[in-house]
Amino acid sequence: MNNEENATSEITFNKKDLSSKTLLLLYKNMLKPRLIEEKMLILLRQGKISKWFAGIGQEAIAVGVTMALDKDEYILPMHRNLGVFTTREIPLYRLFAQWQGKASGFTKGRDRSFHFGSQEFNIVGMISHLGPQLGVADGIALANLLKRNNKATVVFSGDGATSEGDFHEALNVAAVWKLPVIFCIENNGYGLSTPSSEQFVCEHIADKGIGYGMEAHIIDGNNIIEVYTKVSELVQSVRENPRPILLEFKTFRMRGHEEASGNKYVPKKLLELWAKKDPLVNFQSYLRAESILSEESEVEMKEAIMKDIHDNLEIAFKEDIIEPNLTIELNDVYQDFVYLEVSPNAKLKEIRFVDAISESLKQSMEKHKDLVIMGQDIAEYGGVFKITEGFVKLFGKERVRNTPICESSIIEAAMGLSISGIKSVMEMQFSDFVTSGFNPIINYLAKVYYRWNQNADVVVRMPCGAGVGAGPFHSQTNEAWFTKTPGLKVVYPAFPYDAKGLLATAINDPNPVLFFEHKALYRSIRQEVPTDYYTLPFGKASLLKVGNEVTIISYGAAVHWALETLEKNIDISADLIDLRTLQPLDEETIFSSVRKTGKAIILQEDSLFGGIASDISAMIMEQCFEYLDAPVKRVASIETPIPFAIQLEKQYLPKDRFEAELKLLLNY
Ligand SMILES: Cc1ncc(C[n+]2csc(CCOP(=O)(O)OP(=O)(O)O)c2C)c(N)n1
Repeated sequence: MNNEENATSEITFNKKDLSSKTLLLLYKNMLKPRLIEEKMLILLRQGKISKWFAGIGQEAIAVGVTMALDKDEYILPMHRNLGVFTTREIPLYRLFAQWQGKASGFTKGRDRSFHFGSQEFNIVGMISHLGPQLGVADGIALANLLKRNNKATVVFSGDGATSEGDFHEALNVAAVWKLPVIFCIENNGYGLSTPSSEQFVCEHIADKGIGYGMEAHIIDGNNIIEVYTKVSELVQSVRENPRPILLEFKTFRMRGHEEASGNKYVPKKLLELWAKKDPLVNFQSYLRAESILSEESEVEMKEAIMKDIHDNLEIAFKEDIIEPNLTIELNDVYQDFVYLEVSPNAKLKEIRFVDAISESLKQSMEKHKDLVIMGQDIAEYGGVFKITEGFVKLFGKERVRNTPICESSIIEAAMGLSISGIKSVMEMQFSDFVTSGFNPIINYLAKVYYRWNQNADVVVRMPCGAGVGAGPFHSQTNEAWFTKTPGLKVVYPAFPYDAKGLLATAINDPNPVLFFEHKALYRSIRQEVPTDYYTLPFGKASLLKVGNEVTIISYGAAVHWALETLEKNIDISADLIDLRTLQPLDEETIFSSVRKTGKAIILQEDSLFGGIASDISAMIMEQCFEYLDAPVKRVASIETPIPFAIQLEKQYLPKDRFEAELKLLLNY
């Protein structure tokens, strides 16, 4: 059915056993967003708000769906779903303040329009990238499933966003895990200027759900009674029998994508046909005809809403604009974390790097009773590096979850778990594959605390690094992609003792942590490690060697290359700093060492340009210039992708060049 056929089908209301009170509430809840939007269009023309995405003509969906849910059930709306926010009864001045970038909004002026969430109202707003909403809903639904609380989760998407990979991953994960989530797709005919016919070729979006083995229904999105009754019935059914459902709501976008872009490209005839199907006007006529809504009570209703809008706008307009305060901004990037020191016990056992990670993970699973681990092949198979071997027996499959090959969706699901108060660790099979989950890490996890003070309690384990002859897609060390993104913490241990304690801290930390584990160290580096659970602090480097001539700064496998070089050259007197964590970075240890030695060399496994060595070098230049006896040196891999053949990989890596560079610096 195309947009024209959908438009010509009549709206037939059947109130079934709905009371007049409910019918009037449905009407009032649709009227409110309509009147707010009409007011916003005026304010936009007056230059008093900056942007508006109109949902006029689509109100029945947001309102009917929200009314079908309990208030403590999470709902994840998009940019045309004002009705979700108003039906959840968010005070209007807070919405208006949000759109004006004022402090009473939900993001302290840090994000615009509907890009916010609120735990108080159980609403999780979108990020601009649209699709990630769906995976986040999976995570919330997973939390509900694990808590066995019989709650449903509802998430919205437009027809355009169903072309995104996130949509397909989220549906697949929900289907495989039987998550109690309802995907509400508003098929309004267009994604910006692109008609549905250029977006997908299946007849209905509902067919996509069926493709994932999911129950799917088509609903007339302009018929409020149909939306409300059908969704109520399905929500109840999902609560009782947890499973995902896809709902396609046929509707139409009556205005431009956003007001400034207009809608000249939409055929006039379509707009005329759909205007006749206006959800509010039709429902009003029905209620009048049924003598449920009198003219008098309608005027009264309208006046009350208009007064509410007017009064709340006045509050928002009167509120002062935000005064920028550097300290407040910088302090709101990470959630406060009070590090709890758990000291190591005296009993030691020699273990490998890989065992240290496994042991730490196991002990954290014991300590945090609801901690969930997710990753490809991590359950019965134990993961490709066997780090989670035996975990299913100990903790069960609910907490040790094999995932489909859906990196984005799983990171988004981890975000959803965090929204529901559950910690998670995701094992990236190889750190190289993080590119397939890059968007939610960079745009969701990293920014969510700053945007609306919602933390992302997620650890992503990143088996990384070269020296194993595995070529361009299984050998990268890609920490620099993340150290430059505010909001993420980056940990990169070089020894079993550090790996065990730092992973425990990463899991305790309520912020998103990228935990790099160098594969070449997994089975080659052994150390005596305390047998019990313990923690180590972030932002504290370790001084592995003490000397006077030069400061060597490194992390990960490269620390071992530096150690080898010093063991070979026992006459060199050097401070060797193992950074251990890159974000936060222990600047003080670096600076005090360089002030003592007067020379600094940074050894990094990654290729040179844009790596963390460059930043450390710049910081030393700025902070220790007067103490330097030579330019700071950076030693890193060459500027090519990392090759497969062992002799090419050897040439690529800086290991063999380090000794010569170190001697050059010492002789400067
Ligand atoms: C990843 C990404 N690509 C493109 C855009 C630009 N964009 C924002 S909304 C939109 C159209 C979305 O269409 P649809 O999902 O049908 O929702 P509608 O706006 O029709 O409600 C586009 C292309 C974006 N925000 N994010």
